[in-house]
Amino acid sequence: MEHQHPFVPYTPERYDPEEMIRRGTGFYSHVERRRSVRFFSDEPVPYRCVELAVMAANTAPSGAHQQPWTFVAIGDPGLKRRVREAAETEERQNYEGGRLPPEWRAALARLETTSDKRYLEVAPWLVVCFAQKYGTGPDGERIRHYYVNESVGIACGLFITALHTMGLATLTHTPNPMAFLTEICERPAAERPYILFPVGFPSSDAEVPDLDRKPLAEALVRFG
Ligand code: IYR
Repeated sequence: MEHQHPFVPYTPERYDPEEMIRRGTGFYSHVERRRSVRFFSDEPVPYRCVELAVMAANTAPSGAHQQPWTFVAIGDPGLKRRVREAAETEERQNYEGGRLPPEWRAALARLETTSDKRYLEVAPWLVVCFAQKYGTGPDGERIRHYYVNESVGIACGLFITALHTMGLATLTHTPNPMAFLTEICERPAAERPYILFPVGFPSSDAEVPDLDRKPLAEALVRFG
C-alpha cells in the first residue's frame, strides 16, 4: 500500500485455536489472582521493576499516539512522608470532617477504608501517574491531546498488570483532592495527577476484602 508517512509490516504471533484458548486461560487465571492491597511491607523492591512496569505502561495505545502520560517514582522517604501527610490531611476532611457524601461512604463501607494512609510511607515506591491535558510545541504553543482519560487509563491497566506479573502489589489510590501531587512531584501545570500507586510486597498479615467479581454474563453481551 502507498503511504504518506512511514509504515512497517506487522505480523504478530499466530496460534492454533487450542493454543489461543490455553494462553487466554493462563492469562486470565494470572490476572484473576490480582487484588488491590492496602497493607504493604517495607521490603525493598528493585527500581528495575518500576522501570519495567512503566515500560509496559508505555506500550499502551493512545489517542493520536500522543502518549499523554508521565510516571513519577518516589522512593525518597522525605517525599513519601510529604505525600502521606498531604493525603491524610485531605482524607481526614473526607472521613472525619463529613466531606464524603453518605452515598459515597455507603459504597465504600465494605472496603473499610479510613483516613489512615500509612501505606504511603511504608511501600518502598510511590508511583504517581500524571495525565498530560495538553502538549507543548517547539514554540511553546499548546498541542491538543485527544482521549487523555482513555489513554492514561489503559496505560495504568498495563502498569498494574506488569506489577502483578512480577509478584508485586499495588493500589489504585486516588486521594481526594490530589492536586498536591503536582507540586510535590514538580510537574508542570499541563499535567494532572491521575492515580497514585503504592508499589511493594503485601505485608505478611495483609488482608483484602472478600469480594467477588461479577459473572461474565453481566460483563459481556453477545450479538451474533
Ligand atoms: N479517596 C478516599 C476514598 C475512596 C474512594 C474510592 I471510589 C475508593 O475505591 C476507595 C477510597 C480514600 O482513599 O480513602
